[in-house]
Amino acid sequence: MYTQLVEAPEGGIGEARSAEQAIFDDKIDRSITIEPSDWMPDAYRKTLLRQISQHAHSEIVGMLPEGNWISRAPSLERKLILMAKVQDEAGHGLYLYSAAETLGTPRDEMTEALLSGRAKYSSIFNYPTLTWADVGTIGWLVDGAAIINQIPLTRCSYGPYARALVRVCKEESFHQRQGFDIVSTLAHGSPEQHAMAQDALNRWWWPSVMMFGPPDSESQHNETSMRWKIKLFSNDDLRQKFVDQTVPQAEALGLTIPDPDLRYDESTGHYAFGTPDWQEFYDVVKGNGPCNRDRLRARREAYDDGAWVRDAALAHAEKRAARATSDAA
Ligand code: FAQ
Repeated sequence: MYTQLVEAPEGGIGEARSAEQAIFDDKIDRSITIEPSDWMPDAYRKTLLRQISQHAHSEIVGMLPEGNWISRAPSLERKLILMAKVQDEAGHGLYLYSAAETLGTPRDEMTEALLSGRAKYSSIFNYPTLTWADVGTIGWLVDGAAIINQIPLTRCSYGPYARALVRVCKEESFHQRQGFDIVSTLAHGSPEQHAMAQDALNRWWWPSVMMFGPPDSESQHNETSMRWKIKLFSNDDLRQKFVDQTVPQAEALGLTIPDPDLRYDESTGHYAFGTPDWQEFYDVVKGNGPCNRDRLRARREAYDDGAWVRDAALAHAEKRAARATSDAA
């Protein structure tokens, strides 16, 4: 029914447009996914691209803080697990770049936007990993936050993004468990190890709370993205879910969340918590966090060092295409 309406619109361009818009709106209302070949408003396409490319870049830049510890993981087993996790993040980046490409933007263009500093990636990856406990804490808190954000996105309105996130979320669950296991080992270890776990929690708590984006009162995209089901919950709702889920985990570990205002509110059934330092968040997003420059430098070097691989792959593909053409002739 949908195809027929779009392909054989009655009347002029204006009417055809509004028929397409009506079909699009109806699909959104009825939670029928929008697919790459479907008509979509330009603003929807742009908003999706902005979010998916930001997400893809986050997965790729997000390999750096933990990758920093692969050679220093405390045992062969921990090293293997960490290597697998970091490789998973690379895979997530690739599924997401592919999902973004279905909207008409080539990966090279997205990479160029990242390397030139025009495209964003998650603020959380601009903090340093100073100790092994930081690696565990990233898995526990950062992957934990990512799961809370991304499980609802498996039901978002754009098919390729929603489907990519099904696998991403399964892998993030494993990442969260491995992080919790590292922190648990340290928290239940020697007093020095416990202190190391507490120190990592002290440094990563607030940046993790800020990962969900600015407060709803300052979010530019909450309203439209939620209307289009590109986001299913607001930043503050997801943040609350994260705090509610994580506080009991910290208690089980015998660690203290660094927030003097944190308390369980019987009347709401939620934890009330303090206000993050939003000035710090905006500074980091603008490029002035502790590691922003290092992160972009590392990505630029990786891109330049990988030029020969891209050239070789392209030459190989061209040669195969030429051979196929001559075989067919
Ligand atoms: N960092 O109006 P809103 C992971 C920007 S993946 C930097 O609320 P929106 C896996 C935002 O882009 C983590 N910038 O925006 C992993 C916008 O600027 P723009 C990434 C941020 O898009 C684990 C402006 O502020 N996950 O962790 C941030 O509706 C371990 C206004 O904000 C995703 O990307 C931030 N934290 O909501 C990997 C999930 N927050 O674009 C390795 C998908 C906001 O107009 C190791 N994304 N901004 O220039 C989303 O759900 C949304 O994009 C939000 C932001 C919730 C992040």
